[in-house]
Amino acid sequence: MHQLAGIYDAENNMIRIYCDGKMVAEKATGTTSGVTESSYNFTIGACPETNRGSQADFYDVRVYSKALTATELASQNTSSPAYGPDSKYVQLWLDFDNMAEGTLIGDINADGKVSSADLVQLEGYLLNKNKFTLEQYNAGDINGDGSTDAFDMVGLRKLVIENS
Ligand SMILES: [Ca+2]
Ligand SMILES: [Ca+2]
Repeated sequence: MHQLAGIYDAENNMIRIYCDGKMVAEKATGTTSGVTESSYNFTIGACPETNRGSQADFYDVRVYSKALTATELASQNTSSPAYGPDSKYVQLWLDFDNMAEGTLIGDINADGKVSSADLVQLEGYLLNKNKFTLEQYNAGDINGDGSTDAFDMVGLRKLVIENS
């Protein structure tokens, strides 16, 4: 198991890659205007642009709003991290070990596939026409930001197209 981290240090305009606490690459952004953004949702383990997927198993995925120092990063890989899930610096904290077995993101009606039937379910939920169980709510949180809302409708449409 490895801890892999990409850190964007906006104060010093640097991007650094760490593996298991050691910096393995460092590069200046060459600009003071920040990094550019893509039109894709945040994705781990796959590339929406090339459709390439990863063969790796992911145990934890975390996103911080702060450029962690090497010491802080090392601490995050321990059982008592400097910044826990409730920290103001934590934007995303996913622990795949603690997720319900078999939860297929986007499979709201739990029929084992992501299809337009799930879109109908999510649409109905957003229009207050139906209520979700906790499992359905979690399956509907496509972008994994902890809430199931209109933003996930966009992601689910993409998933349905990819799976059709
Ligand atoms: Ca389904
Ligand atoms: Ca969401």
